Amino acid sequence: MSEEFRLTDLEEMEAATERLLETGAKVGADSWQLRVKNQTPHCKFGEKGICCRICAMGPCRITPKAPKGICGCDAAGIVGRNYLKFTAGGGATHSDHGREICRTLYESSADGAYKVKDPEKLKKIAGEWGVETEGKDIYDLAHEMAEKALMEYGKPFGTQNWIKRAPEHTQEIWRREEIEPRAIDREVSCSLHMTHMGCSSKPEALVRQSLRMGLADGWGGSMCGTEFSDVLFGTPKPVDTEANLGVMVEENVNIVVHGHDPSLSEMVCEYADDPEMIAYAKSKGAKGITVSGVCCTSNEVAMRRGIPMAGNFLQQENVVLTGACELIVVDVQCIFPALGPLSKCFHTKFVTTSPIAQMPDSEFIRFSAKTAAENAKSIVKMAIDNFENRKPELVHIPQMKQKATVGYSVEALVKVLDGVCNTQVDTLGTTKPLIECITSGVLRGAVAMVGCNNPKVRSDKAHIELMKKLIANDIVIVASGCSAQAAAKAGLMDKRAKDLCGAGLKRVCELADIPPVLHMGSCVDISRMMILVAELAKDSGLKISQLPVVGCAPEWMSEKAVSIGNYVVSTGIDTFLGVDPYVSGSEEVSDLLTNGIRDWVEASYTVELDIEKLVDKMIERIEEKRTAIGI
Ligand code: MSK
Repeated sequence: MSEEFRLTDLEEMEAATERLLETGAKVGADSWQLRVKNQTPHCKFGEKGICCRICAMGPCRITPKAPKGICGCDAAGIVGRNYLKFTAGGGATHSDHGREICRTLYESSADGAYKVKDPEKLKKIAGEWGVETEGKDIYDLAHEMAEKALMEYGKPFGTQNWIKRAPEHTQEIWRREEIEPRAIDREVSCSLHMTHMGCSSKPEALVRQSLRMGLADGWGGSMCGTEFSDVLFGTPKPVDTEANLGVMVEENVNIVVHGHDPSLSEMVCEYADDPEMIAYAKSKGAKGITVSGVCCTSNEVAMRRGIPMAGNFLQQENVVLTGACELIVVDVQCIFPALGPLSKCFHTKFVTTSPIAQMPDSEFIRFSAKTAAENAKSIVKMAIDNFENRKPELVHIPQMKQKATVGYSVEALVKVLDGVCNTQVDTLGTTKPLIECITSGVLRGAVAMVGCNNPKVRSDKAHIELMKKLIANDIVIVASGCSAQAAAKAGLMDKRAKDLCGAGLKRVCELADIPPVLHMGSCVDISRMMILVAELAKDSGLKISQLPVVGCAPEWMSEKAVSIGNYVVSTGIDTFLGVDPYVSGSEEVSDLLTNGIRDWVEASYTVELDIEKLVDKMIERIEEKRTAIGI
């Protein structure tokens, strides 16, 4: 391994957190570590999914003495309903994010705050959707496409436009199994209707709708979010950045963006870069302005602007605990309400911006596409004005960061592959070189690593340890969300991490000049992974379920993750979870998810809480798939 490169290990990260918690203790701050202790042990009925409170006759809980709720619903019905509700929550959340992006696209204009940065991608999508582009002004086209995309949420008839991107075999499965996603909002409503008291209690029906709901997210709302974000802010291409708390700069005004919707973070980055704002920061005694990110909004601006990533989900309190965060501005999703009271222990301003995510102890600046420039400017100015309120005795930024190359959209990956095989005209613009690497055995397969952190798992351990073992076994990784950030913090997105790979993957990394763990974006960008596997299947002539590819969310925690899991398995990809989705209370539902749905969609879940076993099971599955297709 190169002398100057080594991974940051978990112990170092945990020691840095401990040091920050000492500061927290001094100022009387609460922390998730303390709250976990107060909440443990968790309610067993909740953990098993056998608590029902969907009507006011209960709550009912299933026990050996009381095997049915007051309405007569058994454990399978209760667990199934809870699972579907969980999925609907996640699908609604992702899809509403996608809707906001479509609305931002609708507000784009040549002289406004939001412009179309990738007109070619817009035209390509218009072509797919049968919209005439010839001779049209790009903003007229943007508005037309935004309206069409918004109709995907409520169209009275038909199914999602994006599903036509899937291989014919996959579409046929979705038709046959009656899980083709219709209008996105319809699938959310239908799910909530099915789970109302006195509607569905048959596990098959509830699980089937969970898959359909997931597909409306992954091949609907999330895909709108990803594709139209690319149109507005540019399709990501490889860019260098850094990750972990050491990206915050003590001498600078530190602004942290957190949440998911890039409409806000893009504008904040834009104004933080404005020479007028930098001069203003200098006039207040700072050397400059540093914007860094947490969670998926961080992934968004890292992929397009190289903005550094301060951390992932369970590190959100740490950025405030550094004492050097002037302002943390949030949009939607995965934001701890704890940030409000925590910021009051420091000089930090906690700014909420969306009517969807309003929290106590925050300053609310209502952000909208129409007033974006003015909103972003006032947020940056508020941070600068707050610099002089810092308490120097509380400032401590752990000097810990790693280099990372991020921004591997499907388009960027295909371009990288073109660069490697530039003499073979027939593979240009395809995933064929990647398929050749897999069929020849240079690569054994690929794993999509996604999802959050969860205090039930030692933070980041599962992400990092699994990735290390997979790359050592010549399995390439595409990562998104907080899993991607765990990899970046450890150093696995540094190209020099190739030295940790098996000989085959190392060779591929050298030839293609890529890191072994490829950053594909935020949670909505798992839709990119769906497009990638669809292309791999079309280019190889195999079914998606035959590809030696699996998905894994080892530390997931959010409803969105369950929705994701459902669309990933429904697309034909075996999915491995390191945290149980509250279904252990029903053997019938557990068996359907881990076994029965394979008859419907050619893939299923594996739930394994022991991460050593989890990774071995993934490798085993990949090898089984290789054997099955004779490679
Ligand atoms: S931010 S959903 S903690 S990946 Fe997308 Fe991270 Fe999970 Fe939120």
